[in-house]
Order: sequence, then C-alpha cells, then structure tokens
Amino acid sequence: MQGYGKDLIKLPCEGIALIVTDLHGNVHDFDKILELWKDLSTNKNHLILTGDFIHAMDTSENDHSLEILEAVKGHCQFDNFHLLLGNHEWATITHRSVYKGGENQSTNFEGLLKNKFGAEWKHKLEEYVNFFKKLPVAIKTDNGVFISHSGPPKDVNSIKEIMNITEKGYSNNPLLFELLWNRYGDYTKKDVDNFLEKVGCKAMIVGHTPVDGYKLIRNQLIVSSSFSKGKKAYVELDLEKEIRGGRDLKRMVKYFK
Ligand SMILES: [Mn+2]
Repeated sequence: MQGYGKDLIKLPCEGIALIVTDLHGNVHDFDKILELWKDLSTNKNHLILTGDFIHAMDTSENDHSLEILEAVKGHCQFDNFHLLLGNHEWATITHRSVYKGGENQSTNFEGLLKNKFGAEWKHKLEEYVNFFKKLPVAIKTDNGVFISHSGPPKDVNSIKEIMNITEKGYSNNPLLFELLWNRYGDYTKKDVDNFLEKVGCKAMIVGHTPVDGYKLIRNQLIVSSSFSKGKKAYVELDLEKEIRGGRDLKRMVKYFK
C-alpha cells in the first residue's frame, strides 16, 4: 500500500474503509469483523484495525490475544488490511507495564506466551515485538480523515512529523506517546482543530477511550468496537465522499448486530 512514510498510510479516493477499534483479545468480536469483511473485501475496500488488539480488559481467563495476533499477522500480507499501533502494543515494545483493574496486563501477556510456547516464549515475544515495530501509526485518507489509535498530540506542525514518527524511537518520543495515549481532556476541541489543520484533514477517528458505541466531539469521532461502555460500533467510511467535519463521519457509524 502506498504510504507517506513508514508510519503513515495514504488511502486514495476509492471504495470504503471499515474501521474497527480496541479488540483487546476478544476473539468473538474479531470473528464478527471478519464475517463483515468477507462481503466487503474487494480490492478497492480496506479494513483498518486501530490498535490495542492485545491485552484482555475484563478477565485474563478470556484473553485470546495470541489467536488474534497470529490471525492479523496473516492478514497483513494483504495490501488492503491495515493494522495500526496502539498503546498496548507500544507497551510491549517498550517493556512498560500496563495495568487494568489491578491486573498487570504485561505479565498476563507473558503468561500467555509461556503457556503456549514454553521455553521458546522469549524468542516468540521478540518476534512479536519486531512485528509491532513494523506497524504504521496513522492513516490519512484522500478525503481528509485522519485515523489513529488515540490523540491528537499537541505541537504538531505538519503531517511530515507523523510520516516517520517512530524514527526517533519508541521510548523517549513525546509526540508518539501523545498520539497513542492522549484522551479528550489531555487535549481540547481547539487542539483537535489545530491538529487537523496542520495535517491537512477535516476530521479524525480514534478508539482508545471506551464509549457507548461512539461519541462525537466536534471533529473527532471516538469509536468503541469491542471493549466499550455499552454498544459496539464501527465506521464504514466512504472514501469517495466529501468530508467537511465530524458530522459527516457520524452518518457512517454502524453497530454490530
Ligand atoms: Mn488504548
């Protein structure tokens, strides 16, 4: 797929993009997405997963992170499948611990690896880390939509700063950190609009913060496809339609049945 650089994918004015967020090891929801994709996976359409496909958020007994990870690795060979980096994959790369409800998810992930691969687990972890390092962090569509795990970061002056954002490394990279961890409150509506202007977009789509299906904050659409506060939603983004702002994206939100 055409890119603006290693970290930013460019999508042309053609077809649709199915946008799905935060699976967090939920293989049941992942299967539903693949079912949906079956009918839409023509050459000009795209499937985008916006990161955080590992680390179960409810109970570690139900953590299918490794099954999803193996499946998405296979799908990455297709040009119209796009897997973005989330903060949980980033935490695996940087060896940071992430906690949810008192559980150390990084330790849980290592536990899964030990169970499945035994003595080979460290080797396997390294293989996954290398895979995560190949993932892009954002997508810019020709009709002006910016798609990332979370964010936006403040102090971005041009889209060029996103194109090769991981070149400066993963650990001490404030811009990358903000792009993967920032939630509304860390930034304002005005920050979103400033960012969009600098990167030449009209609206943006993120996951990361659990909401009831979706939440529109002016020109930022937050979507929860699996780990959510209620309903589970995704976006069927029409890449050929003019996008003037967040409201045009709201019309493209769909719910899982
Ligand atoms: Mn996240």
